[in-house]
Amino acid sequence: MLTLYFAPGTIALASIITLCETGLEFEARRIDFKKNEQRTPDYLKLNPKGRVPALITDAGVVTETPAILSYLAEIAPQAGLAPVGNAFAAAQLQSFNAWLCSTVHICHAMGRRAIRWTPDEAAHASLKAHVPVTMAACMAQVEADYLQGPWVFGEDYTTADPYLFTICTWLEGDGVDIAAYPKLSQHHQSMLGRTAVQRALAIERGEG
Ligand SMILES: N[C@@H](CCC(=O)N[C@@H](CS)C(=O)NCC(=O)O)C(=O)O
Repeated sequence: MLTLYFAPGTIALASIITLCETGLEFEARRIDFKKNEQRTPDYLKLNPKGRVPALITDAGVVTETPAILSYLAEIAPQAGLAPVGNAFAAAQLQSFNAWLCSTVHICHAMGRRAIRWTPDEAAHASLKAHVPVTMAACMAQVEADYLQGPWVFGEDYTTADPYLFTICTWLEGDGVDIAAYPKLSQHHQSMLGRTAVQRALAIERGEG
C-alpha cells in the first residue's frame, strides 16, 4: 500500500496524477499548510525537510518529485511512464524532470517562499516582482526546445507530462499567460482531458 502526503496547489499534484496513471492503490493524506502541519514532529519524522510530497512505501519514504515519479514508473511498468531499455531516452526524461525541480520550481518559489533565501524584505519584493519574467523565460524554453507534442517526449506520455502540467497550473498566479505558448496551451488542454488528471484534481479538492 502506498500513501502520499500532499497539500493542494503544490507540486504534489504531479505525484498524485502519476499515482492515478499507474492504477496502483494508494491513499492521499492532506497536509494543512495553514496549520503548518508540514512542520509537526510527526510529519518531520516522515520528511525531515518539512515539504510535500512524501511517498510512504513498504520499503521506506521517498521524497523529491523526480525520485517519486521515477519510483512510480519503475514499480508500475505496465503504465509505460518512462523509457525502458533505452539509456539515452531515460536520461533525457531525468534531465527534463531535474530541470523542472532545480530551476523552474525554484523560480516559482521565489515569489512565495523568498524567506528561504534571504531575510531582507526589500529583496523579497524584488524576487517576487521578477517571477513573471523568470517563469515566462522558462516557459518560452519549454515551448521552443523541449515540448515535442502532443506530449513532452512526442507520442510517448511520460512522467514529464504530469510534472510540467502541475507547474503550468501555477502560471496564472505567477503572472504568466499560458495562451502566449500555443504548444504548452495544447498540452495543458490534453492533460485536462485525461481521466487520471481529472481524478487527481478531485483528490486535491478533497472529493476523491
Ligand atoms: N524539491 C522538492 C520541493 C518540494 C517543495 O518545495 N514543496 C513545497 C510545496 S510546492 C512545500 O512543501 N512547501 C512547504 C514549506 O515550504 O513549508 C520536490 O520536488 O518535491
